[in-house]
Amino acid sequence: MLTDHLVESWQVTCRGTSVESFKLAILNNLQYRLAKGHQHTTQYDLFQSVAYAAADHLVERWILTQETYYREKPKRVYYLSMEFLMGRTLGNCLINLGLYDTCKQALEELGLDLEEMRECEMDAGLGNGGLGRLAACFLDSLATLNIPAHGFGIRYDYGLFNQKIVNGRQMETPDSWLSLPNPWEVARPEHVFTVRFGGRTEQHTERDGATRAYWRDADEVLAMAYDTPVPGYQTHNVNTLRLWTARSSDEFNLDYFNHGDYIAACEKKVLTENITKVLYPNDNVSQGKALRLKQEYFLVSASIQDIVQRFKGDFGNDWSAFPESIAIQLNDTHPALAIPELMRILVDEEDLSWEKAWAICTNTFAYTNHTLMPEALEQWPVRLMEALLPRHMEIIYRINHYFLKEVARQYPGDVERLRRLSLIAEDGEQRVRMAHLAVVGSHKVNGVAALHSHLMRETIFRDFAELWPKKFTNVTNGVTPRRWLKKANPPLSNLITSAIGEEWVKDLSRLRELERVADDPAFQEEWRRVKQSCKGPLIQLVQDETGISISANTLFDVQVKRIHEYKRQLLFALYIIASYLRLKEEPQVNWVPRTFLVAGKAAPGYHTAKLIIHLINRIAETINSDRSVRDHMRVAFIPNYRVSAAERIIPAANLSEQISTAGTEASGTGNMKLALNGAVTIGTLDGANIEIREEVGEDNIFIFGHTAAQIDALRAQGYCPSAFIESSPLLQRVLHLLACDFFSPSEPGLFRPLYDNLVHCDYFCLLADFADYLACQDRVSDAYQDVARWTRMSILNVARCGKFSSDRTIAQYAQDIWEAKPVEVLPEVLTSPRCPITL
Ligand code: HTE
Repeated sequence: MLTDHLVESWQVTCRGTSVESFKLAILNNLQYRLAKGHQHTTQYDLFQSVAYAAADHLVERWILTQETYYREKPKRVYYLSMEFLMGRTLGNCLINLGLYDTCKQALEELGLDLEEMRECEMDAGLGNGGLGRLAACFLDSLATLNIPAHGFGIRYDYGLFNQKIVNGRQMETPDSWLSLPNPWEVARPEHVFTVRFGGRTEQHTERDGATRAYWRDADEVLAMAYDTPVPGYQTHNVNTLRLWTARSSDEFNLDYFNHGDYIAACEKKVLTENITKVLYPNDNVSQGKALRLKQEYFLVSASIQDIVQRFKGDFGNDWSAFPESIAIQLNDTHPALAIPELMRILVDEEDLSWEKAWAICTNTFAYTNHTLMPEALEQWPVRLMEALLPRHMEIIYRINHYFLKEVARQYPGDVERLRRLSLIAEDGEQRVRMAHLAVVGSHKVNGVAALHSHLMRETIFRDFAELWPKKFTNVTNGVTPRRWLKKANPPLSNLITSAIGEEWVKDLSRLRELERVADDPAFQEEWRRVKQSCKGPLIQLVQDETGISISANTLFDVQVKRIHEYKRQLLFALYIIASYLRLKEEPQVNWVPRTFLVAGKAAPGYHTAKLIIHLINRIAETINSDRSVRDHMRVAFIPNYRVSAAERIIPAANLSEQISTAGTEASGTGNMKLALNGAVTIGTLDGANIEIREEVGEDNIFIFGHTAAQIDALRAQGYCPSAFIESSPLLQRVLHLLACDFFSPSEPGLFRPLYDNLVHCDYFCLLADFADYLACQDRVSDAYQDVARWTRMSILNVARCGKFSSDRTIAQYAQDIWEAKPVEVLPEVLTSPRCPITL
């Protein structure tokens, strides 16, 4: 009887896929979940009602997926990352469920607009840039490929700061993304683990003669889980992103309560919960703060305990099954303490021998390196480690001891080599080299693009690669076509689908079929119309955010990414200034009208990066208000670059600026997103640009500048910008404008530090590439004026970008690193309601 009713209500209301059911679900949520009538309904209430309606569709698939994994016991992949830059979820969720149009129509019938609703959603900005967004793209691909995977991260109360531009300067405001309820997460208050900090260690010899280590008198913090479903595209699999939040444990406060000091107890509670308060806002830099180390260990400890608990539930004490049933991927070294943490649990708590435990560890972990920048390589002072994690420090020493013993055996007498390879840096203050720990504790180490993986083996891990050549490999990054084409760019997606069908969404290599129509005039015409139509929403965004009017009938020349000296936004600025000078002097010059668009955040403490933002804003003011050029060029700095802004900017771009100093950008992923949306790249032979050139062909990309090897040579001979300055009168005048306060008349000397750096010892060799960059930009202008040629280039960029799907990337990790296989969740079971209660 009860089952009949359930079936009936399920079909009629809750989770039917008809427009009618969706309407009912939305109204139901509004009234019964949010307790809102018609009068006091806010836009956010409506968004939530829609989001819950969509999320409800995921729940049964989610439960079924987890039950299927539990039953079949396949190898599970755990992706440990301090950052998951998820952005908004509603649009993506509806697309993956195939319910986008249904929902849109349901809302229309209620007199509401889905696009408007989606704009209410806060971005989940739990990441800084490429590394965090890569983790998010990977989750989408893992679910789409039906791989049993779990993301583990931190539920920061505050994600990456919001950027405001005030008088041309960056200001930071907190990102309180959880101030309104988050409809996608499920709190699991019953799912908690204790994480310990501080205290001391003791060794005891047991009755059986073995020595055992004990970690005593530590402070305790609870890690509580929040789960978010991660649906795959057109599959029933729904994986889990589990984010940990810090809660104070009662035991921890007991002392204070016993002494009757209630307030002190509460203060301690607040301090404890600070661990997951805020994301550190640095990209490609390690600040070395104690609280950050606590965050890293907090993530690691909760996640490893969770993994071990689930393993024991599945396999009991059959530890040999551990590496066969579990793969743990370390997203850079931030979670590298997972290695000593698993050793601690296996040896101290589960009584395994050191040798057995070490074999399990090294066969379970794999490590991805994301950067060669020396300032990003984490090194934690031994003193800090000993204070915070005394037992882990002992374990690291022991790992190092056995490791160096093996090295000494292979290279007798080579003391220098031991010093270079050691997990402990001994120059100055003793520090733990986290990258060395990650390499030694993993069976595979990968870079994120071919050049990067090559340089990684030649530079930072040279000695390791000599020791273990087979450990090192490359897996070139990718991006998810669901978010970065289908969702971000519906007009282009629809055009592509109308030409070649929609298989490309799951198999991006199918885009090749577009080559067939790359020269078809009618298709070209459509392509241009669509690319043009994408500019509308961006023009509106720029107007709203900056007050600057820009025209769709210009070349949109776009550089969007974190602001960093190595990414050379300053080189782009110099080019803009040079164009301004040329235009003012020879107005008759055959100039293609351009809109220069820059967006990106600077780390709050990174003064040079902030100064570059300021300069770009001052250049924009000067140029945009100069009547003699403003019809030919405009400049805008778009504030608060984030995933949702990227989704609007990228589809509208014509030209993609990827101009980092060769050898510095490990991969880049914005380069892939832009090419996939039909922007043509102007770039250096750096990171994945090299592979983009390989795919699209030399004729369809603009490459300039010194190669990584040439940059090396320049530096080796003592890079000297003066030769480059002397040979270019235009460059001299550009530099003069910087030095003579042309862009900062009311603040003399403001941009002097940028000038000084450029003309003296600039590590990133901007001026060495200046002349070639300008010449290359001229070739871009020529190509753009040939409408058919440019359109063909744009189409071919999309057609040949299939390699850069994160589906390909994940398939490669699954095969070469994890040995993980898909487990498809079967839909039959979903055709009737599943009642959790046995009737
Ligand atoms: C690379 C970028 C690459 C991306 O990873 C980056 N690495 C970091 N951030 C990135 O965007 C990074 C951040 C903090 C600490 C260490 C590294 O710069 C994904 O595309 O080139 O692999």
